[in-house]
Amino acid sequence: MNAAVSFIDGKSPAGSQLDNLNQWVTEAAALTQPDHIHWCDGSDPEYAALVQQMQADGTLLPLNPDTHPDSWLHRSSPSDVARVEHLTFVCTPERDAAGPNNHWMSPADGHAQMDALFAGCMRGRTLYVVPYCMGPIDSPLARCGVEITDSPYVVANMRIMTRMGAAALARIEREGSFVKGLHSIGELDPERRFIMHFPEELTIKSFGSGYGGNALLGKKCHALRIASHQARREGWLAEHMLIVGIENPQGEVHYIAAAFPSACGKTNLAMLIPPQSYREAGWKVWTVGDDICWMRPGADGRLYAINPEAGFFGVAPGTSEKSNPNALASIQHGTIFTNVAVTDDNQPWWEGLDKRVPAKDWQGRDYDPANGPAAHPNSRFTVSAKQCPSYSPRAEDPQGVPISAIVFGGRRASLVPLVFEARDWTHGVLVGASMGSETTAAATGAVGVMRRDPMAMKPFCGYNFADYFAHWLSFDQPGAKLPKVFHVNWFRKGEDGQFLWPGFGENLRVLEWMIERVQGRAEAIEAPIGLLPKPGHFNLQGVGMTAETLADLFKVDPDAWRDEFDEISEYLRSYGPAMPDELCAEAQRTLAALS
Ligand code: OXD
Ligand code: MN
Repeated sequence: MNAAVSFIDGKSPAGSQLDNLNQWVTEAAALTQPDHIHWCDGSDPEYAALVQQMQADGTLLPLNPDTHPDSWLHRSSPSDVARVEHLTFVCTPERDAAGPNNHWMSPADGHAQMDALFAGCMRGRTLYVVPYCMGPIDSPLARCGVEITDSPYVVANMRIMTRMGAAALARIEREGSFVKGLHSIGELDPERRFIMHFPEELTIKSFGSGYGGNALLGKKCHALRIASHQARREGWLAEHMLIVGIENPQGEVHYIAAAFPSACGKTNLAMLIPPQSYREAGWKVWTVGDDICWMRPGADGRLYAINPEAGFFGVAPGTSEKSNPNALASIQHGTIFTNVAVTDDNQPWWEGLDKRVPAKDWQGRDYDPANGPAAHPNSRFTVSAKQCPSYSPRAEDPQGVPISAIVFGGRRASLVPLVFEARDWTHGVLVGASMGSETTAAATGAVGVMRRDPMAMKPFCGYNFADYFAHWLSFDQPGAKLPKVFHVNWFRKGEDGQFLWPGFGENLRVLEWMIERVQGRAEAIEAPIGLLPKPGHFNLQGVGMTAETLADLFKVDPDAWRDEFDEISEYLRSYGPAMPDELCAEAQRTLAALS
């Protein structure tokens, strides 16, 4: 190995509790053969140097410094624009442990396949060692990892998305344990691309992609797939959920955790701006997180949650002054944009932003509508959460925030009403387990196809869904003060193909009903699928909705729901005997109530 090594503060971390880490870095370097090794300290000068280097080699293009200071555009390889679920594996000794919800390979085969790809792949490149902490650095709920990567773009994104650098390394040194993530962009060849997880070894290997969910290993790979595994062992939950605080005019803040599949509006809901009448009455919304939520029971029996991330990796298209003014305000400076279009004065642009016509599309071609959308439908912004005007001061609370309600939601054009409440925890777990949604551009593959996406974790649960549902059910213990569980659907359409519900800020009305239910103030009526708002107990003042639209929005069609529950029961049964009987019985109860 011929590697020039630079250490944090010029000191070698060797000879300390970091032996494990040093040994792994040495092994990775021996395998990948980099020209240089750089241990990241997470400092401003380091970030500035990385940016300068990427600007020099064209990885980052400067955006208009007057309108978007310190902001950059990255154009990825056109075949590397989304998560690749078909190339993502969970490698456990037993196939059943990964479950039918994951692609599986034995750990020995997985390592052999990956190590063959990694052999010599960093020749001529720098190997970056990126220590990071998922969650507030002093939180008992937080967990650390180290990503080894040859992509400066990944390092820059990890610095925004996690607590990266010296403080994380110090925590790793104290704790001695961390998740190991080895990443190389390889040749960005889709034929030589795999993302593999070894949960028993707390290890990730990712090759051949620079795209966020495949390459920023703290995010989906660590904070969901590996963490879900750790959470099951240790009695907590690692979920694909936003966390938002809703402050009512009395000054009480209720925190809600909500699971939606990728690109279904989690960032918008997390940063919601209340309708004017609510603002005037004193309602406020506090953003804790927009994508991932780690929760565990506190001493008082409630679930406490942290956002393990420190930034937002948001979907750009559709983000506008109307849909998400807080996101727009957050990304006016200090932002990395990936695969957006640009205007003729070099401002970032995407479909749904405004009426301007872009000059260059996401591939840098002169914009021509014949080539499709100007911005890639999965184009993204990476920005520090601290830049969000609604960022909650409680997001940095090491103890996390107490969760009052859990919300599940999918993109369903028909069938599913705007909101309903689960009867109890077991029913709530069934509501999450039976979530369905239309696919989006966040993953490669067809868009708009209905698929089961339990708890929005289909692409992210690192173990068998049957065991995962059993884990969820196990939280119903004596003394537990569990959140109420709800299901929402912002996307129901009328016969004319138009959305029935205005969405965006108006979604606060739905959250208000949930909070009032938690407080025992609003009433509900029982339907076979759950509890619906009682007319008069759901604030529609000022929405201007006709009685007919309202009826369509909340309609429960028993015939269609029977079909849905036949399908859900079959889906649950497809997991075999490991599926908890309790859940199948709950589905049968709903089916019986529909008959
Ligand atoms: C994401 C995703 O990037 O879910 O958050 O794909
Ligand atoms: Mn996500």
